[in-house]
Amino acid sequence: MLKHRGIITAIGIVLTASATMVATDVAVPIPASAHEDHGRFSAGAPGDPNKPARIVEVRMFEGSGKMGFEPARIEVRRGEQIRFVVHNDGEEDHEFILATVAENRRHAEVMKKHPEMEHDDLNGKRILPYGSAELVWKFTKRGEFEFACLIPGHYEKGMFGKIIVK
Ligand SMILES: [Cu+2]
Repeated sequence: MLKHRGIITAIGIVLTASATMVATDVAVPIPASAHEDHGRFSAGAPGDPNKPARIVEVRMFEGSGKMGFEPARIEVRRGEQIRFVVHNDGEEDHEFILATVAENRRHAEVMKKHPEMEHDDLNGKRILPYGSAELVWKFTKRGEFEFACLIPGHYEKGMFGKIIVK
């Protein structure tokens, strides 16, 4: 239920920001942290950068009407800590957002209405063209999770990948 509250909070802030924009005609940055309740994430927990982690490199690509991640499927053990090193090989901004499939879908709907959102969170980063970013994550729950780019249109072109926690 906390997840739902997170989304509702995000929408509330979005609505407030839109109202401000109408009043002042100035774009108001939306704090991406509004998406998540503090300390609670659907795909596990933020990692500890001082503890050992398995490095997993992920590349973001674009080409011939498609976009995606390589690899698009990653397996981890429950309790394992992963240091994702994500490279954007494309010419557009992309995001790497780690969550459940359901949460990413809901979040994508919010971003369709507010494409100016940019993420710099414990579970999600915006990466500039030819840039890279790191994200340390601890997979505390078994199941299937997802990393996705929620910039409008990108998810639909294939920008998502699966994480299987065994
Ligand atoms: Cu993208």
